[in-house]
Amino acid sequence: MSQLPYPKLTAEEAAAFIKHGQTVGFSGFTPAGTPKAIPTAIAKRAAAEHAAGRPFKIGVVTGASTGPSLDGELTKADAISFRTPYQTNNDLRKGINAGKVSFFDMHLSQLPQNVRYGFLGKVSVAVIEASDLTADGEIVLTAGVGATPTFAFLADQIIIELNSKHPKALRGFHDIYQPLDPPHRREIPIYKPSDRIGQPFVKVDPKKIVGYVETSLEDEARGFDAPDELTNKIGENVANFLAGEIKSGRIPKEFLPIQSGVGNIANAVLGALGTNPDIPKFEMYTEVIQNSVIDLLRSGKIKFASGSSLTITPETLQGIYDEIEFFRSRIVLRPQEISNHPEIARRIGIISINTAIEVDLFGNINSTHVMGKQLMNGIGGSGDFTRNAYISIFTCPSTAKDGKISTLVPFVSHQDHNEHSVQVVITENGVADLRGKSPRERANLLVDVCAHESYRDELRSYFANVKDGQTPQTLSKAFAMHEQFLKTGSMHGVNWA
Ligand code: 0RQ
Repeated sequence: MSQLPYPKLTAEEAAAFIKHGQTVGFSGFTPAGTPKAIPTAIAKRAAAEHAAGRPFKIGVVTGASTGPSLDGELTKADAISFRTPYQTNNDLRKGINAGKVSFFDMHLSQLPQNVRYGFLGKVSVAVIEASDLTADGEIVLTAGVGATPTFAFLADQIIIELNSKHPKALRGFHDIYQPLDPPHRREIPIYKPSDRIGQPFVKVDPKKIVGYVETSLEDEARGFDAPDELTNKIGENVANFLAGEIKSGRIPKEFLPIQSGVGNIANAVLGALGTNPDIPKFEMYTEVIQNSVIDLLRSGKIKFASGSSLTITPETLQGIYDEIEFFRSRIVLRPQEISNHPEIARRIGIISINTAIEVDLFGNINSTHVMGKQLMNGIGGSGDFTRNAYISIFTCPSTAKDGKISTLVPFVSHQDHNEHSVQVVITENGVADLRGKSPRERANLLVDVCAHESYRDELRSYFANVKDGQTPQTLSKAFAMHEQFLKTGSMHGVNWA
């Protein structure tokens, strides 16, 4: 380390490179691989500047979400002028929903290319967490890749957070590849999840590296709630549906790569795929590799996992590092534009499984907004996969908030995925296979099979008497259940007359 030709900096010295009004690209994807010491120091600097009566705000562009040291601290210091492409932090969410932070919610596969195309303005500085760094500008990343290659490529200045929690032996886990931009782009030559097409490091001009900060801070990925009866039932329904598809020959008998979203439900679904004897051993081509995947890699049920991050608890991550040679041949970490690339999802035939906040009677999905207004997290990669999947599945419990909200609604209050992309909806009550069905057939199936029984009659009241039209909508009543909830605290009791 002592031979590195770059200045060794404190986090405060590193933060001093960032100027008010700049856009900064941070490494990582979710809290995995995200720098922690420098963003916190930038937040302190912002607070000091504000106290001195000077403005200090930066544009914050990352791979996906981050943890409390970045989104949390910068929001609390009122240091974010705009933020994209995804978030899960409570402080930031509050700032966005209060109208204080400008947030642009976008498909994660598109972030790197949109930055390269100049659609989001200039990224001046890249702050990158690394497990290793060489004198000739090789940066070995840590637990997440995200859009780091693009930020490193475009930024004038690069600051490294060299984190000793991540071993140098991580070299070899990453597959760094950046496509050319149109009109020069060629096919991306990935034909199966384990294919490698790039380099094990991000290579930059060493002259751009203005210094490095040494840390040993843990990743800030959170755990999930343990599966319960309801999430287990959803998981079982997904596993049984897929087993049935294999049996019928609609999915090839060798099975297809799985993409799975994040969250409590996704975690339970993966657990159910792992224990179902009718689901063969499988591979994952996904964006976030989460705790349950690591257990299934160990048991052999998952043969290989390709993703953009290891979004797992620090203990699980340490477990991987303790058995690093076992995992070396079973995991690859890619830039998000490759892990989420529509071309590859369509080519290799992924089965996408994501979670909805609400689903409407025709199969449109809201993944992002509560009551059409309050942002939860963001669309993330769910759209990248859903639109291009071999089979696209959405899961959710049939109700939220102790039954006061039906997740099946007449019409979604915000739309992220539309009826043309959504093929199967699964709740704890059953599986609605929407493939090849008209809007009326979809509505009947979703109510009969997926809705909570206490909402079935109400939902039928919405469309049963609409005789004309391809899609049985009544515009004046489309949000009647949402309005009822806002008025009374429950979606029950709508006057449909
Ligand atoms: O609220 O936190 O107050 O308890 O939403 O819901 O049921 O715990 O489900 O953790 O799986 O998250 C869609 C948010 C689901 C997530 C979403 C409330 C519910 C609870 C969380 P509490 P659950 P999960 C890959 C793919 C979009 C991004 C994506 C998500 C909280 O899966 O962000 O797919 N998806 N990325 O009570 C009011 C409703 C509600 C509701 C749920 N209809 N009304 N509240 N909730 N439905 C990952 C990446 O892209 C990086």
